[in-house]
Amino acid sequence: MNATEGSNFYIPMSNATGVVRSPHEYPQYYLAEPWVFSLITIYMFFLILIGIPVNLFTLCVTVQHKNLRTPIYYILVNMAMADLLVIVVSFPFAMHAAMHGYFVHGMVGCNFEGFFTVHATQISVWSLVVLAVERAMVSSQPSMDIRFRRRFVIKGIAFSWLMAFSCSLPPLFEWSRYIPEGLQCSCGVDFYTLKPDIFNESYINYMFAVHLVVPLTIIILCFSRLLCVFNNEELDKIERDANCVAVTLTLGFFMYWLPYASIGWHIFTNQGSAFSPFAMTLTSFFAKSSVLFSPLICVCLDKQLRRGMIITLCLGKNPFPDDMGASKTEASSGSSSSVAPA
Ligand SMILES: *C/C=C(C)/C=C\C=C(C)\C=C\C1=C(C)CCCC1(C)C
Ligand SMILES: *[C@@H]1O[C@H](CO)[C@@H](O)[C@H](O)[C@H]1NC(C)=O
Ligand SMILES: *[C@@H]1O[C@H](CO)[C@@H](O)[C@H](O)[C@H]1NC(C)=O
Repeated sequence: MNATEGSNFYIPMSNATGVVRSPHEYPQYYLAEPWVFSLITIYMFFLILIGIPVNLFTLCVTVQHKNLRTPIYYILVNMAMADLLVIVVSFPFAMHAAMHGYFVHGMVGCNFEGFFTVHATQISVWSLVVLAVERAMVSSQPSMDIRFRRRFVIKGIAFSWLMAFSCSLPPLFEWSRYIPEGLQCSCGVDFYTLKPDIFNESYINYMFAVHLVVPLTIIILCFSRLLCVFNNEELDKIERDANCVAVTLTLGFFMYWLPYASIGWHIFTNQGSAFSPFAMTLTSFFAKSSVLFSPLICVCLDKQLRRGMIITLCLGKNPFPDDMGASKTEASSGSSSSVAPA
């Protein structure tokens, strides 16, 4: 036996020595030294401390500046909201659990933490899909009506929430379940057992197929379309820059999540094999840092957003006197202008 299983936990360590205890009741200091748990606590604290202002600021700037009311920023707002949701609602659970060395909040806390993490992640996944489709549409048809694009993206955002619910809700209703993982201070879905009574195998297959492979395929198809029109002369600079932001954002997001997804898939397809709880925790907490880097990527790459931020930071005074006029006309020509930046 490579693991110790209980009714609501799965610890990747044999109980031959008799030290293994339920992660809902006892500290797990036999899985890793206490300082590792302290490090995780500090890391979570740092993520919460930096993540809230960075995402909140992105959100405020995007809502405040009229010239940022174009489809790509709708998607950014949706992702920033998802990030804030997970930072405010589930990160404190993980931090508090790491502080105590085990999942102190019981099954209710575990469901709560797992649900919001999966939900927010899924919102980002499907937002990126909508963004990729929108980019491909605009790039192949630059004259497309801005109102049509806006309606498309708003429907897409509603769709991203629906898809997210269809991934995050089932484990709460006995199709799979949320369970502590890695060093047992955060919760994810059950990759570890087949549990026929909750149809776990079918859920994990469904999750990977519908909520990872399908979105990735759509994104790859759309981006290959973007490559074809990369040098299209009809496409203005703003649209090309938006394509760049979209591609970088997507690459960044999956760079954070694919290590975790691969370990999960590996564990699921090799039931009962030995794996390191530390590796699981490392990839899952690495994935959590994606909340911080998506707004940062945008700020680094997106000139308009950065300018909006500087104006907001200067309390509304525009420190760019040379393009003062330009920004005025942009704002006054209204958000329905078809030449509005994307
Ligand atoms: C810190 C807590 C974590 C990482 C909780 C669990 C996350 C999942 C079960 C994520 C699953 C996945 C989603 C939502 C989307 C991308 C693919 C995926 C299967 C890794
Ligand atoms: C591990 O073994 C010890 C000693 O046999 C036992 O007291 C404990 O309950 C076991 N742990 C689990 C989680 O079953
Ligand atoms: C334990 O893990 C090893 C290596 O991963 C594997 O070969 C073995 O079959 C596993 N044992 C059980 C009981 O599954």
